[in-house]
Amino acid sequence: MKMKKLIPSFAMTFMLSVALIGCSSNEKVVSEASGTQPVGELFDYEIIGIEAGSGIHGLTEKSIDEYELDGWKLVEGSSSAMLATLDKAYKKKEPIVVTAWEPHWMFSKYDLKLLKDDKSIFGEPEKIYTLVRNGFKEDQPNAYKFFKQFAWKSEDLALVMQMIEDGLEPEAAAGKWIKEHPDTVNKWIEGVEKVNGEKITLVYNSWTDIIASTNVVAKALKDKGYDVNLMQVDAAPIFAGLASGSADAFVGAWLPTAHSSYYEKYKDQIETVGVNLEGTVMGLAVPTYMEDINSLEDLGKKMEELEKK
Ligand code: PBE
Repeated sequence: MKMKKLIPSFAMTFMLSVALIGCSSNEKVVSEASGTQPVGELFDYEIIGIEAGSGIHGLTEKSIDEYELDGWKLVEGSSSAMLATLDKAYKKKEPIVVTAWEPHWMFSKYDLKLLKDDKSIFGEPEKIYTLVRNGFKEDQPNAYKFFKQFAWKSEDLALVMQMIEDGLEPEAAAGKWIKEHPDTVNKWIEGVEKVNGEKITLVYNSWTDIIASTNVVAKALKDKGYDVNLMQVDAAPIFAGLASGSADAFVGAWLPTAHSSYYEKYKDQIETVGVNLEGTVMGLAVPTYMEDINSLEDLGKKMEELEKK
């Protein structure tokens, strides 16, 4: 039955990992499979994260606490480093846990599953909001109109992300997507006048989805004659920049969960223009070849406890 199937698959994954780890210099990981072995050892107790300050990091830290994942740590780096680590592990079928979210091509490129989060630490599906600095509406009503009208679907964003992943420069990917989706873009620019070099500063960071959306917005505004400055910074300065007025707009605020701490801090000094995308997903994910690991709780168990399921 189910249990029968679980044991060999898990044992194989485990032994494979032991064999692979055995080849490397990492000797602190167990040398033989055992039922009392903590699941964490399989993964070297590491959750592969992205940029410091990302919303998903705060939530990962919280889930380590709430699910009592003793000894586990979140490895900070960058989205691209996380994806490179995932790619390497995936090719060798090694155990790996990553921070993951959709829209993202990682779910189409790899067979991944989000770990069940019974305590709902990562929240329900979120919406992505467009924010502008206070006063932007009065200063630049024409551009404000564009931001008010900017909205698209998860599939649209995923397409742009995929083009970038396939090697196009973000600006070129944005241009190509815009050319291929005139109906959507026409809704954004309806009633938006052409201008002559008015300046707009878009603030963003190195998250794959936000690079894509920001470049699309920048290109659409440039086509309307705007002189668009892209300012890439970390999460905290994005919100601080809008609050202080040094940046005009941000199209990648994940709410109500991922960016809530920044948003709550600055919301009075920022104008929330509206939702530009609905239905995101976030959490921790493992490749589906990790058949026996299905929930955040599983990460804190011993292997024999998984087998009992
Ligand atoms: N993300 C994608 C971001 C928001 C956009 C989920 C990686 C984060 O702050 O976690």
